[in-house]
Order: sequence, then C-alpha cells, then structure tokens
Amino acid sequence: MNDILNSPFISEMAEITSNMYRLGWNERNGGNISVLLGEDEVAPYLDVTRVLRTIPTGFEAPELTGKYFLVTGTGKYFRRVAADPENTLGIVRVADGGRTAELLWGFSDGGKFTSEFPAHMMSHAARLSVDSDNRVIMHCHPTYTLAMNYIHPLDDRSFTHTLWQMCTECIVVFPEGVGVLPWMVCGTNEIGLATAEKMKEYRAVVWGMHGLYCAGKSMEEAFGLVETVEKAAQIFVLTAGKPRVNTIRDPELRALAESFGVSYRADFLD
Ligand code: 2HA
Ligand code: ZN
Repeated sequence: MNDILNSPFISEMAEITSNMYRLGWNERNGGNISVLLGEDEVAPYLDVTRVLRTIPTGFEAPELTGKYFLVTGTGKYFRRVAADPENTLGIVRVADGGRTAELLWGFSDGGKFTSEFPAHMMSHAARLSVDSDNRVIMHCHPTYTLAMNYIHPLDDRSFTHTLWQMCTECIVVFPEGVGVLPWMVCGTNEIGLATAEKMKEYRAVVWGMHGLYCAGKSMEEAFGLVETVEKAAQIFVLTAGKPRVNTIRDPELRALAESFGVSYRADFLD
C-alpha cells in the first residue's frame, strides 16, 4: 500500500486549502471542500474493505451510494490542513442510501465531516445530474463577495450582470451566471436542498451574507471560479459609490460571449 500522504488528492487538497486560507477566504474553521474520488484512485492507498467508523449523515442521497469523497472536517482550520491532513481531512464512502458515511481514513481525533455535508452531497448529486464530470464542491467566505452582498440586490440576474461588467473575462468563465440564495441558517438540509436546486443551473452559488459555493471538474477549476467571482466583486466594491465613467456595455458582453463561443444567459443582459 502506498503512503496516502503522498497521494495526488491529499497533496492538492493541502495546497488548495493553504492558498484559500492565505487569500482570506477561509478564516478560522470557515469553509469546506469535498472531492469525489474514484475507487481506482483510492484503492492504491487504502484498504477499502476496512471501515474505521460509520457516521450518520441525517439525509438521503441514494444516487451517491458507494461513492468516495475526500472531505474537510467540522471545526477544522484550512490553515492547518497541510500540516495535519489526517486530522483535518477524511475519506468516506457513502452508504445506506446516503444515510450514513463509512470513514476509511482521517478525522483522527474522532471528528467527522463538515457541518455542511448535506449541502455538499446534495450539490454533488445535482451537479452530477447535469455534468457527469463534476468532482468538486468548494465553500468559502471570500471577503469582497461577502462585502458586495451588503450593498447589492441579491438576485441571480442582477448579481450576475454586475459581476459580468466588472471584469472582461467573467462572462467567459461563468457564462451561465451565478445563483444567489437569501440569507439562510447554514448547516441544515434546507440550505442544502436550496443550494442543490441552484446547482442544477449554476456552478457558483452565493449564500447571501455568508459566502460562496462553487463546483468544478477539479479543485483547480472550482478554485478558479471562486477567484474570478471574487475578483469581480473586489472591483465592484472598490468602485462602489464612485461616479461610473466607463462600463462594459451589454452589446460588448454579448460580442465577447459570442466571440468565445460560450453558451451564456442572454436573458441576463438588457
Ligand atoms: O464552518 O463555513 O458554513 C464552516 C462553514 C459553515
Ligand atoms: Zn460557511
């Protein structure tokens, strides 16, 4: 058996969480990540017949039964993942129609997966239903996206439209737009269901006055999506309240999307 600490998925998780922490997206124990892994990826590092503990999930997700996830732990700090992966991370296999998760590795202090496990699992199921290559759900509290939430209307169309105007690349990176949820109690099945509903349409979902959920085919792609939304929000916040002398106009956004051949939400433009 190979040393799991040298596996590509643990190395990448350590690198991504360290970067997210340093970018100010994941203070203290804020945020969480889950990565869908194939049994073929896990098997060289783990005896998949050896279940350490069975942990109840509190929800059902039959379509995820038997799937393996690398996931961050509840109460764990992103700042600490690189130094202490076996305690801050876990690998689980979803069992019993989603009602339980079998721990195969990690959470070494007796802990368990993130409190947002329902939102993660429901989002994975939703993304997989529209994109069988989706692997990653990433949640964080990026500063400018959050700041923008307090001074901008919270609806899909206007939030997306403003972000698209802030950086030329936005409509190319997230042509489907971003979904926006109102403020809700986090850690519940309700916010999980609401997020998953949005995830059928969008890879980026804003949790009003809380943070951002992004999905992707890889950690890199989900990270890049957070980065792009956050950059646009930063430009918005830096220019908010100042006279707008120039802007990217809707015909220009349309020309951009068409030039890059992306299928975009034309109804989000005026
Ligand atoms: O504590 O970010 O949404 C982790 C969170 C909850
Ligand atoms: Zn959060």
